[in-house]
Amino acid sequence: MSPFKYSYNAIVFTGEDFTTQARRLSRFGYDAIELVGEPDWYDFAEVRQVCADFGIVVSSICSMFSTERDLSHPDVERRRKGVDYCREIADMAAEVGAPIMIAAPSVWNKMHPLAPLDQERELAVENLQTAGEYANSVGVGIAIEPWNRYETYFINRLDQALELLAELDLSNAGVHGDMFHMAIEEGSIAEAYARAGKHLTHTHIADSNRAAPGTGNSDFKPVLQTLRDIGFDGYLTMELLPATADPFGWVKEGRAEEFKDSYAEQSIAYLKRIEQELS
Ligand code: LER
Ligand code: MN
Repeated sequence: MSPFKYSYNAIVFTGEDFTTQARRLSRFGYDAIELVGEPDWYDFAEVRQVCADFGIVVSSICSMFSTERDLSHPDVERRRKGVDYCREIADMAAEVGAPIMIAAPSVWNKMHPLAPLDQERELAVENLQTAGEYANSVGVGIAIEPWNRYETYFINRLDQALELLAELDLSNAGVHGDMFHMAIEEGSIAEAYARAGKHLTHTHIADSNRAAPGTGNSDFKPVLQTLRDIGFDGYLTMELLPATADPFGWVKEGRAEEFKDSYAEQSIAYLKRIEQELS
């Protein structure tokens, strides 16, 4: 029996009906799907029904923060929208039975602080705390995700996320390691996961080129060995995106065809082969 549960981030399926998405993942042996944090894109009753029909669950919600909804923005209105957005995503997670929502203390592509860094950090802690308490009240965990230096000035490595986590007073919060960002920022992906230990509640799996595992230069064996050794019981969630500085734009334009059937099938098959080599 596999020591892992597998999920796939649905952003690259944008534009497809939900049944097509769920059928694909079920066919290739996935346990779950990670939904995009855009509640308007989904009919929650349909998600529950279709997932049940295909024998998969929703692992997680990948929140999409923007300049309009930023937990650490010096402008009070944008911070409020950031917190409101987190509440909405927590409700979405609860509706579809997802145990985890991803939380980012800053927004994608914000390359400089807009206020002194200490101040933004305090705001991030305060608002992650508020968002996390709400998520807890609806039975959802929050996972803090670092992004690489070309996507944020703020939290780039897991040790920084762990420091932030230590400032929160939440039993439902953990850290989330995305292998694409880690391949750029961590000395060793496996060692960074090992240091996170029991605080690691979610993962995004990708090769160094953000394509299917096995197509880049990350070494998956020590990574899977570590995840198994630390008793990671969350989902190995493929988050694969096109090789461009504007991956979300490319996805919207339909330039991610190989990320549907081809990479979904290849990714899980590759990792299941590595599983056989673990001690
Ligand atoms: C999201 O999970 C992520 O990894 C980022 O690159 C920003 O979307
Ligand atoms: Mn990610």
